[in-house]
Amino acid sequence: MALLSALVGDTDTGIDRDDPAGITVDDVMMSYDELLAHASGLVGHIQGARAVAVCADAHMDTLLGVVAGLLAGVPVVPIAHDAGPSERGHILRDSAAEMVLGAHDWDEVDLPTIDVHGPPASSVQANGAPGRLIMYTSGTTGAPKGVVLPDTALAACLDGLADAWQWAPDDHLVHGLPLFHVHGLVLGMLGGLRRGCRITHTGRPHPDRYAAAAARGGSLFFGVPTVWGRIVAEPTIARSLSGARAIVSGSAALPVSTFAALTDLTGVTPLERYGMTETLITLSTRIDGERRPGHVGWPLAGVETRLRSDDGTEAAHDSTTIGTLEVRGATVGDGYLNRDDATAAATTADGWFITGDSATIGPDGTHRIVGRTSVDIIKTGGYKVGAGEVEAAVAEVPGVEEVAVVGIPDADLGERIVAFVVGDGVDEAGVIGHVAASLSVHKRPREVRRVDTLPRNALGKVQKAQLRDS
Ligand code: MCA
Ligand code: AMP
Repeated sequence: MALLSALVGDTDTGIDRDDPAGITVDDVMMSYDELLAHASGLVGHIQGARAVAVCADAHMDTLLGVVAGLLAGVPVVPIAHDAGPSERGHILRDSAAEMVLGAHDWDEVDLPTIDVHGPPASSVQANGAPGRLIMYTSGTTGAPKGVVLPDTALAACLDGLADAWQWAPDDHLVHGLPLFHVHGLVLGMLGGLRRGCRITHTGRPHPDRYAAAAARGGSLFFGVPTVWGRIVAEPTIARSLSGARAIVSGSAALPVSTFAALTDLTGVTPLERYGMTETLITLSTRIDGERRPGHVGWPLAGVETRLRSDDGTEAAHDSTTIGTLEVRGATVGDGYLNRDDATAAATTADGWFITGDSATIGPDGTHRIVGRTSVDIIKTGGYKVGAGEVEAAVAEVPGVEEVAVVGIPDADLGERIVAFVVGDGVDEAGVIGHVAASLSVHKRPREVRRVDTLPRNALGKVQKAQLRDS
């Protein structure tokens, strides 16, 4: 299985395969060889399945399930452990998952559950079929869409990042990001297993856990801007990362003030990289290049970008002209599962993926992300949340007559989800609790504002910009 080359021993990276702390997830440890033997032991149970789901909480079992699926050549569908019944029901049906790997408390799910703690295999089991992930991501409206990510795209992304960051087997990778998204799972776990470096997942991305991992020799740290903002708010903790070789931020814009504080407190200038679930990581600053605050660098090897103006022409690369960023190349996934319509809508006639992000490109080729073209995509704590999905959940709450969901600038989360609700006697905690329970906890509004009417234009469309500025 070429994707996890260091794990399966395709490449000799010089790692100690018996190091009992080779991989740590929330204090559970395994060596590379133990992980490989246990995941191999699962292959026979799942081979031939159309897809397998994994309840992707921050646990070693998640990694075992994902690696087993990749070894078996069965599409793996990581699902947020706290996804509510309607969200996971949609994902399980849409992906045609035939079983769930590992324990879960999804009472309504009647698929067979495979215990991941069975006996290890005595030899590597891999059937040679290409592995793939199906990762669900929110759009402006409707339920999340499954993005098909073949092993070739995953490998191209990880190799491009290794080149940009000089990511090597003697690194010790540290992060505490969720394992149901690209950042935590692909970069944070599969990246380590491809390079063959030590990996510590801290369970949650709490500042004190990053500090503890730094004390145990962490050299390469990943986080979303909210994590870095919380770390610089505790200068002693931030200073404890000063031995790091690299500190990487992504998934949302890193505020310039956080970039500066992180640099001052750690002595390490952060690397910023940009990507999407659909395209994996496409842009990054380089460890041997300039790292300018607010800039996400250059295309990874095998990736090309261009900027589209509103009039359809290509925008100038002059650092100031804003256009919609389009990408193509080796890291781009295979489109949305069962949604040829959505795949077509996101692809230009000549085959480029339309990111929906507004950007500038400088004469030296460096990129700056300046916003999104749609107000209905919210980035909160690095999570992408579609306003339409939250609105549909809020509308189910008794008493809600109308609702509009908006992302309001927030110093900690980047944006916080606010629901503007029309309806008498609607209880804020009830709305928040309903969304947290039926979708995922991170999709809950942080605030509910009751209004008499929603501002609409002459065509009846809700004026979200007006709500955001109110
Ligand atoms: C609060 N909690 C609740 C409720 N309210 N539980 C149930 N019902 C409620 N109403 C609990 C939560 O379960 C959690 O408990 C605790 O309160 C805190 O809530 P949470 O919202 O999770 O925490 P936060 O502090 O606001 O989270 C900040 C965060 C998080 C840790 C930075 O946003 C995060 O992990 N972000 C990472 C997102 C990410 O990786 N995105 C990558 C996608 P407990 O603490 O016990 O769990 S983007 C991507 O992949 C692309 C390719 C890219 O570019 O990277
Ligand atoms: P997701 O669909 O969760 O993978 O989120 C992808 C989106 O995250 C992109 O379309 C961007 O809007 C945003 N994003 C990711 N990395 C960055 C970054 N470094 N700076 C600004 N926005 C980012």
